[in-house]
Amino acid sequence: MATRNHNIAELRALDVAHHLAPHQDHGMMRDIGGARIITGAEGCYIQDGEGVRLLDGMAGLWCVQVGYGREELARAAYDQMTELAYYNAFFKTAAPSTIELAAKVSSLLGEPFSHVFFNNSGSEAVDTLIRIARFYWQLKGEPQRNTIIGRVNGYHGSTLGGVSAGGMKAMHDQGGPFVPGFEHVMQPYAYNERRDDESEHDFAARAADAVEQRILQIGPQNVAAFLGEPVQGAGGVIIPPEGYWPRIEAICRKYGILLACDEVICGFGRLGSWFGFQHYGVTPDLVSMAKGLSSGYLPISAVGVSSAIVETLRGAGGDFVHGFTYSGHPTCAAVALKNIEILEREDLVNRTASVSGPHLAKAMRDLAHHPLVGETRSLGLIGAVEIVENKATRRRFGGVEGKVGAVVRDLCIANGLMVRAVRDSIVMSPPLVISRAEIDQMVGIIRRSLDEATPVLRERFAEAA
Ligand code: PXG
Repeated sequence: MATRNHNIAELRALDVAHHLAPHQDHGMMRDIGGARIITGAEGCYIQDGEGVRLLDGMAGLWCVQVGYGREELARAAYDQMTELAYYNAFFKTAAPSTIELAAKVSSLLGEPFSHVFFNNSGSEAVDTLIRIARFYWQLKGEPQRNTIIGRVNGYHGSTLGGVSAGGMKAMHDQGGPFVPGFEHVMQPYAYNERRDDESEHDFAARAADAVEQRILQIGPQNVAAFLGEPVQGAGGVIIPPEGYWPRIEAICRKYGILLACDEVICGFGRLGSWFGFQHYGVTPDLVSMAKGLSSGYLPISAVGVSSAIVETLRGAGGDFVHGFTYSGHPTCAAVALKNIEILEREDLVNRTASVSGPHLAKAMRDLAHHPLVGETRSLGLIGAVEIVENKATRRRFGGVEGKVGAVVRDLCIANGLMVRAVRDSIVMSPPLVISRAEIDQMVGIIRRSLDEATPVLRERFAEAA
């Protein structure tokens, strides 16, 4: 991993002086003297300015599907930039790579998706999706159909539309008022919310029926769409129970409501299928995607739009007055195309379904025996470890959720693994190129970190009790 020489101390000082990091406690960043400087990455490993290597259990931020250091992707960007770095798609113009990517993504989505709309980020994709859904109903002569139902702890981004659609309380508490017309129903979080006397099947039905109940409360004639991540990512890797998604789909169809899947994390192989909705066997009308579309090498996102919606837009005539300077950016599109070519050539989606996903699942099942682990769950290459004080009663440390994930995460990082904490869980989403040995290393570090955390947490929370 060759990296240039950097003055790390100076960079950290400049970071404190000038950089406000996203989703961060800015006072804390000042107090700790600035960020850890990440200077290079190769395969599944990142390296910091002190030369420390970390296995990247998060694939950056759930996005680097093909791993780091792919020269092919750099070359695709270079070739496109020297030929046509940028042009827009507003003036009845478009670049070859933009069109080729639209065709490629449409074919991966399959029927009924005929078209895609490009944006730069996942948040923008969600905003585009919201505007298309609401505009569609305006064109259908039902402008009052504008409510969008999302879920508690859903994450749909940081733009005003994304925050409004998302169900993150901490985000709703800051910088409002937000966009009206959003409702949130329970998440299908079996570990926390399934009753002891409830079967998996009954829990799936209860969680899905919460959508129907809300539709009836609001009035079906007022609901534009249901929007959900196939597996909630930032909300804690919430893998829904079997039957949940087909039941949601049936409810949407029953009331003529659009079904929208936010595939920003699940898309491009994460669950072992190209898209999460394909894994769950449902067919949405709108799909947002980002992250794995370019493996994070350049920012680009897209919304897949069903042919029925496209025909409504076309039939109505007139402009859909929405879009971004960089919608369909030729260089980002060229890199995304090359990224998809790599995913196909290396068969990374099938490998996730049949080799690495099952390997992770087995390692996670073994980890579930650990005294601090309430549950492990994974699907493809996304997973979570629930940390509890008492396995049998599911009691959390200190009696409330949210106190210990960061403790175990920090131990994982100290032990050489980058992972994320969500409340009292450790979540992971490694590059799809991760080897079986690296999966063992990842889960081994989590186990060791849980071992190290055990006396610390037992003592800390015994004193508090
Ligand atoms: N939808 C989903 C499902 C996401 O996971 C977005 C939309 C927004 O994408 P952009 O590109 O605008 O960030 C996301 C992003 C975390 C974390 O802490 C997760 C995301 C972003 C930042 C932090 O897990 N997901």
